[in-house]
Amino acid sequence: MTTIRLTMAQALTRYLASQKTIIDGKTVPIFAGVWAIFGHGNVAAIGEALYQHRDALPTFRAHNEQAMAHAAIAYAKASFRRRMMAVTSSIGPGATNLVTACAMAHVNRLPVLFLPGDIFANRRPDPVLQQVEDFADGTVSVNDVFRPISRYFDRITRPEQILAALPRAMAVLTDPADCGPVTLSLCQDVQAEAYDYPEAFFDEKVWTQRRPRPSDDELAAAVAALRTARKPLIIAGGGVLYSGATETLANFAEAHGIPVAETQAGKSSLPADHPLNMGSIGVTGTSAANELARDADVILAVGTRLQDFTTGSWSLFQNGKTIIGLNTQVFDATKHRALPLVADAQAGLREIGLQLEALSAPEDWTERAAEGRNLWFRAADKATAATNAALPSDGQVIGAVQRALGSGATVVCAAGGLPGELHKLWQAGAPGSYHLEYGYSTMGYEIAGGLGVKMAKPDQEVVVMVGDGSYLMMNSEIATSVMLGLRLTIVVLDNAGYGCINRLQMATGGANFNNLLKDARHDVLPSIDFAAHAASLGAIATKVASIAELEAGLAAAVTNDRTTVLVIDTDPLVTTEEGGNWWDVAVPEVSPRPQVNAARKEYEKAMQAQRVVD
Ligand SMILES: Cc1ncc(C[n+]2csc(CCOP(=O)(O)OP(=O)(O)O)c2C)c(N)n1
Ligand SMILES: [Mg+2]
Repeated sequence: MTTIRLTMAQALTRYLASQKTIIDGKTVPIFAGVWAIFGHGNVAAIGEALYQHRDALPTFRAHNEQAMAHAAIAYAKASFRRRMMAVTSSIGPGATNLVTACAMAHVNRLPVLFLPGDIFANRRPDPVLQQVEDFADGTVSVNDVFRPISRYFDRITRPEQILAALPRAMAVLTDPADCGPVTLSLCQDVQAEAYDYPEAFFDEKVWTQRRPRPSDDELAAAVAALRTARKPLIIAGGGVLYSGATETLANFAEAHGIPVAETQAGKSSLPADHPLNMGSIGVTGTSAANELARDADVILAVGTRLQDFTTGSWSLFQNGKTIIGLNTQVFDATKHRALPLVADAQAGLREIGLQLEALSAPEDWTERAAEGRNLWFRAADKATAATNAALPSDGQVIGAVQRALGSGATVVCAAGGLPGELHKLWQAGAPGSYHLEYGYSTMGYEIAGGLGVKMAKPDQEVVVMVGDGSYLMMNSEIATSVMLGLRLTIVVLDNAGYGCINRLQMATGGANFNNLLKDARHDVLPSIDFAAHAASLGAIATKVASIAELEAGLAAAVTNDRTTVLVIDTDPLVTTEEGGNWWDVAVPEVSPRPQVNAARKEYEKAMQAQRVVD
């Protein structure tokens, strides 16, 4: 056996650089690069190794570990999980800064390789700077917090362990069912230790997309259920996009006259102008989709986790006793006693289609869908129309962005009032042009996420829509986007506080308290100059005074040579009334406030519609 003597860090880096995939017929590295903020625990050994391999495996520097991981997550999502990135940090705070992002990748089933530095395996210098000391357990370090939020976790305490750990990591990162974050916690001393690694370990390995086909029994049960359906509905989740099943879905829906509703992760599975696309479903759903969902008898749920925003906290499917769970992951496929159809979305839809043959949904059902769609579009047009109002709504800003950029742009968002409004109102074009992180809905994802999307789609217009709250939570990667020449268009909607939570507080009977800045304890009411702030980070930044100025600014942003930030004041109270569904938010059972007691009564009534098991 030919061997080569390398440090663990050199071997790991070389291995990552030799992992490949095929995109559009071309073999490319599966890792587009490594995000790194160095410190003790990664600068000496990982840093030295990344420098050696900087051409094959580029290293990118940012300003916050969590934000680097947001960019990596967004890159993987925008690449439909076919390509990915790694993230390395120093020990201690650098590592724990990654925790929120690791949980986000876990919830969203997105592949990211986390490489946090860890304490010394040999324990000689203990306790080192930034080491947490457990009085009762010598094996604990802060990196143990990654265990429950990683799909695969390993602590590398000997250099030869990566011979087993790295192939296991790749298996998880590339598997459609198990896909999620992998954490290899790299003890500082072990990173620097040399070992005689077999040369064959570094052979080029090409990973292709695995497409499990359904079993005969599950397929027969799903087909039998669909044959009895009088009112079938498809829910398209993120799995449709990750499987590349958008064309198959369109063909399937058209062949059988079945309307399609989209989750946050699944939006853009069909273009908005497809006649069978009912738009968003659930709490932030269109009236068109939700009316069908309430009445549908058989629901084909494709590649969705069926989270509460999709199911209206399980109050939405009043008539739908039969759910078919078409999913690569059995955990998802069997939720709420669904008939599981464990398979890749493309393979599953194709095989159901072959067995259904010419079977089509009753015409009155398809016609009802078309009417609902027309009605919805009228409501959406009204909500997004241009206005001269001093404080436009989020919907009106969305309208301006769409008029200025068209459906060719990719919109990026994550938290606040915007995700609900975008889910309802954004008219998506190509698959993946709607990029919402609404699994973990992490404030601060938006700008760093936009950067990751732009890395995946450098030739496309990427527009980040972000509230003032999310902007203030994490904005540092504006500077990174300027540094890397990755031009973003960022629209900041400033409603002077946490508008959506203030509305939720009001809806649950609460007093206006601690959400909008004016309702928070203060000596001085903040008046934040977002444009000046963004300009200080290197962006071209303007505060616009109207929807018309915003549209003009957006048109100019496209030709600017760097990231452009447009700030607009918005109304914190107005949202699109049409559509939507109840969402389970627990209201206090007793309170001195009559408004809370009234909200509790409504809450108890609404809960009666919630399906528990049947
Ligand atoms: C990291 C994080 N902290 C808290 C929350 C809870 N949360 C969701 S939206 C929101 C307010 C967002 O404010 P802003 O970005 O200004 O959007 P707006 O609600 O005003 O539209 C909060 C606090 C969250 N989703 N993520
Ligand atoms: Mg706000």
